[in-house]
Amino acid sequence: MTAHPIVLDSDPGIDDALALQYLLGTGLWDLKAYTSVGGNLPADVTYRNARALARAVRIDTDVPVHHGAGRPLSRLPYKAASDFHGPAGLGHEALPDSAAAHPAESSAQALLRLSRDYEGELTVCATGPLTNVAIALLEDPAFAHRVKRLVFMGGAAQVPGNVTPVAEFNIWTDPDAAEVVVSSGIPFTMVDLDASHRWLFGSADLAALEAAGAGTALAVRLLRVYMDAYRRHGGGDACPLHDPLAVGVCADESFITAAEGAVIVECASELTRGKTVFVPSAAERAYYTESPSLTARARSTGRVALGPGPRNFTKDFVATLPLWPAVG
Ligand SMILES: [Ca+2]
Repeated sequence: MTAHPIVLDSDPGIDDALALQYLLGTGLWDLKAYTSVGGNLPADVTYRNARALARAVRIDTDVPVHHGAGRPLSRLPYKAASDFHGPAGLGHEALPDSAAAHPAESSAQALLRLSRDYEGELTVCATGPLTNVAIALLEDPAFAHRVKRLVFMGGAAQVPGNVTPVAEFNIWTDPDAAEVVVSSGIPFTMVDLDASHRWLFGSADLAALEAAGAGTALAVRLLRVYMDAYRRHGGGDACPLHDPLAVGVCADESFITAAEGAVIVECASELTRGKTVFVPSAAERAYYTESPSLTARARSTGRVALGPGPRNFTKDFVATLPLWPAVG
């Protein structure tokens, strides 16, 4: 079986950490770079966390970790989502840094180079704000046509948001970047809250990972912190698997139910900042006539998750994670 080239663009973050270990566990991917981006925490911290995680999953001698953009395209610098991810983003962990050299290329530069090296083959999985991907597109719009597919975790097509009534965190954090990306013509799949809030990880799943041994001990500690955070925020005894789900969908869309359509990101209003307006390709415009600009904009379409799919993602996650043991 050939492993396909992929870049994981991430703002670790607990579920980002789980997404990395899950990606390696699938055995389906040849991870060409782990590009960090600010989001859950400022860019310096997510870079440090990404390096430490690369070491924990024993890839740091093979896979370069890159430093991401220092701030969103046109907003104030990233703030910390420590409420969910712990003070430094990875629960209560103090993982040692990797001894790997610091690459000179930024995350966006690495994305551009790899899109040329693996033209037509490269999958990009983004599990943080879309700043790096937007910078790559602004630098070279043809990036959109060299990438095989971008699968990103973010947005809320037909459900409420998780950072405001209408916006999901990754898109809200850098809505301008998200709009650059989803209007670029890049083949994208949006793994949004419509799907990720439906694949929950509960205490029986945690017990299964605990029983899997030392290779999942780090994941179990991280998941405990994450589940506690969701409990505090009224989520009950389970947490969503946002970022791992995006990785899962890179290989198999049947983890979600998706429809084709345009996504337009609200960038002007503060009240609805980062709302992802979904315009299904099959929509009936029963009560309005589309403006020419909306018709033109709605030509950039992608796959948009509207709910969970027939294949059980939580089950796959629990079975796959132990296949790539982590240390620490
Ligand atoms: Ca993330």
